[in-house]
Amino acid sequence: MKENVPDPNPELLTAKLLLSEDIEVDEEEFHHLNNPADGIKPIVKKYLGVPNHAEQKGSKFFFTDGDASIEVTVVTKEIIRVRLAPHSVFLDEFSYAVPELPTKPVKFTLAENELEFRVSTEAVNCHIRKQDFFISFSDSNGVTTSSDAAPMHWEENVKFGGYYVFCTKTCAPEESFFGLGDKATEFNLRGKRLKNWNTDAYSYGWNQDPLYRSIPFYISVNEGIAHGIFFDNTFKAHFDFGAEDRTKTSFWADGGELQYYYIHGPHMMDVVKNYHILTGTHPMPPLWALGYHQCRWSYYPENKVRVIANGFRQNKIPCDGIYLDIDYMDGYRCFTWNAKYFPNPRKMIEDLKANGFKTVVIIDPGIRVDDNYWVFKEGKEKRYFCRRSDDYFMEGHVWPGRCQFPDFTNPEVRTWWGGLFDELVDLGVAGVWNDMNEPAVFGSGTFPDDVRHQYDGFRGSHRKAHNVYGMQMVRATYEGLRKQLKNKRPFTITRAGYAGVQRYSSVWTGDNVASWEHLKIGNVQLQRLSVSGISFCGTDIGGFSGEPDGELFTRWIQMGTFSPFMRAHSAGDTKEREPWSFGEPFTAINRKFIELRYRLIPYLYSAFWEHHRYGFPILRPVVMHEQGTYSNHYRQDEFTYGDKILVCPVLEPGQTSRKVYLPKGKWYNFWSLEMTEGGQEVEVATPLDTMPLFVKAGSVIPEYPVMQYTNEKPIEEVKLNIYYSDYEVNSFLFEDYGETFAYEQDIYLEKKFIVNGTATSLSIKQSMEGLYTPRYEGYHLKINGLPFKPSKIMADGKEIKEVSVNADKTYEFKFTKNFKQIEILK
Ligand code: MIG
Repeated sequence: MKENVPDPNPELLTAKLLLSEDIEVDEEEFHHLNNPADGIKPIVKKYLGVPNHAEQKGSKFFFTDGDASIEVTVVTKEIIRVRLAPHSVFLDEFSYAVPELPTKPVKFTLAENELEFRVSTEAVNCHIRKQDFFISFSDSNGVTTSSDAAPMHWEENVKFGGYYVFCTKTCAPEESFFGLGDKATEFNLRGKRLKNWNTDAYSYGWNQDPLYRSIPFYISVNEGIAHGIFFDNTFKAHFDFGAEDRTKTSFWADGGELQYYYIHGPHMMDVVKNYHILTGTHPMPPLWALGYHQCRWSYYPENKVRVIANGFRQNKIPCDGIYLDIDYMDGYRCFTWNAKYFPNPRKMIEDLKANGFKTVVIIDPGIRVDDNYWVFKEGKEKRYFCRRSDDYFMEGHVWPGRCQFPDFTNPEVRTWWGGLFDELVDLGVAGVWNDMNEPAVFGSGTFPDDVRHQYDGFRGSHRKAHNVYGMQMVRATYEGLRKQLKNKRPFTITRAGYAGVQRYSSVWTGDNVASWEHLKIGNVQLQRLSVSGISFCGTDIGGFSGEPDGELFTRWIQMGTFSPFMRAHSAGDTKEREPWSFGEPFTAINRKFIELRYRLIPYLYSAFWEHHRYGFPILRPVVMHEQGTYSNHYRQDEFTYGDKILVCPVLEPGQTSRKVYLPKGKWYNFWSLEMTEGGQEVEVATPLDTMPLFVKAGSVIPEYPVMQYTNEKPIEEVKLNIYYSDYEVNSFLFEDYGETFAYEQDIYLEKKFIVNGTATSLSIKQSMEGLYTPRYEGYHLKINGLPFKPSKIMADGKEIKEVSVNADKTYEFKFTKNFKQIEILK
């Protein structure tokens, strides 16, 4: 076989430079490029021709038509990557989303017949059709799951160099699409055309696109089979899910390489787990970060912060985090304090800490041009700020006035930036909030296209770096904090991001609005983020701009109780917006739900572990439970929180009842304990003080006592809420110290409960794994839904005599946390 990836020759090197955009353009030339008055070449679309041969190098296969080539890489049994090189010169392999490809050896084969080449693993086949270079995928049963509707194609970009790259696949009549991060539109993306270009989208509306983040990953479900496509391209990217042509799904980008991962299902859950194998999961958060957080633009001066903090304690509403927005800084200069408003930040943060509050501060990327400001001076001397193609520093106006911006795609800049947090950490700051990192610039929106980025040595323009800028900023923040906090877990939150941002940060959905419509948008956005790799997400509870009334705020607190990240936030020109601001009955209901949040922290923490360790999303939309039923592809209100609690937020004003679909199985109404068969819609009453919540039969839901903040008191016992089931169900409880990385050394405890019942018995078995020993001694067990009156409760062979029998036919008793089996007998 002929070598089909030739050695670099000068001409090809030029092609490669063009491709990677790694060109330094001088000012005159740039002017010309931007004003191509004369001599613009006509744009010609080029398609892959006929593959005339194949070649294998390790787990990579190359196919070429003589000029262009594609590379097919077997990544895992379930994941195959496809790349296109218009002149057979592939770009260097570098991705911010996928730090390294999995290295576990995989079995695969290459086969050839008259019609096609076929690369196969045990789970997937990738077919390359000889006639026209169409690429398709099928599963091990031979079912085709995805096929090209046109050969991969490209257009030369005469203005900037490189290519526009396109991939077009067929779209089946009942194919549905999910994913793409934070899009403010229906959960099922079928019929939509969307764009990825990180954008500060203040008060965005339904269907507005693009928003703050770019996650070029979607999941298709067709005839009950799911697969995923991860188009790892950081340029402005576009997706069309049967919008322009009902029979076609396309994705394309304004530059970079046509490179995508095909991720096999067959279940959506498999796809999401495999996507996490590529892009990573969120590290375990500090336990306090799962509590309730209070934010506002801004609480200042210091006394206001204290008044708010005390308000929580006086009103007995739990809260763990309090935020300082931009007004804590001196003239909005990052890493400084406004001495008038915050004369003694160390003392304030200490006092807050003594009162159970962690302080989180905002940091923006814009650094004020000011030679008397040390951060600017250092950055300038070290040439850490972004430059234009003509070597002048990129300048733009943001909150501090005229600013320059660190190039976070430079590893040296990231290390420097991470180090800048030392003083804040020393003052006791526990978390950092990264804003404006799309990046946002007043007036122009963002940076000009020609801004140069170091891009970890793979230099390129802002066209390539724009979508990863925010992710690299929060990465610098996270890594800096991790170093300075010694072995403690950092807490970070970011507005912008790209695929993989979950390795460094939680995410909020940006500047939403205090409207019922936005409550709905948020509900969809969080589920969508969750299936797009970003599980630790939340909305600004109450809506950032505008005024919610008490009812809207309370409904939002209810939804927020089941958002992995729970924070209320509001703009500065709105009325007071704390959980007690609306008077009764709202205060009491808000308290009840925030307390519920705290009761369920061990459950959420366990779901978080399942995310971190095994790649499960924390929020799971109904379609993820029953993807085979087409009508579920359009259900977007209800979801499960972890896999045991079904949640359906109330999304309309004045609603006294609503329909909720329960997936198959048996479900207990969380409030009334009434049991209902799933696989059907039920009408559920929705008085303001409740919301539809159901618990899967057979679940063990762990519960902590209500505290005003996490770790307020040592946990003396853990409550286990056990829900009878006549089939076997497993539940998990994850426990550890909650604030260090000891879990990376296996210092944690993973408990498994198996519940199974008959008409006359219920058995609960426990097993555990890991090296951590919780400090509490016992469990308080509560048995719900028992269909018989128990005559005897046996625990590890001993009879339990002290049992409280409640009016609602629940039974409570205590036993050691180390039990192996409890049996409840009729
Ligand atoms: O231009 O820091 O989305 O949460 O309160 C506005 C002030 C800048 C936008 C963020 C918002 C934050 C606000 N910021």
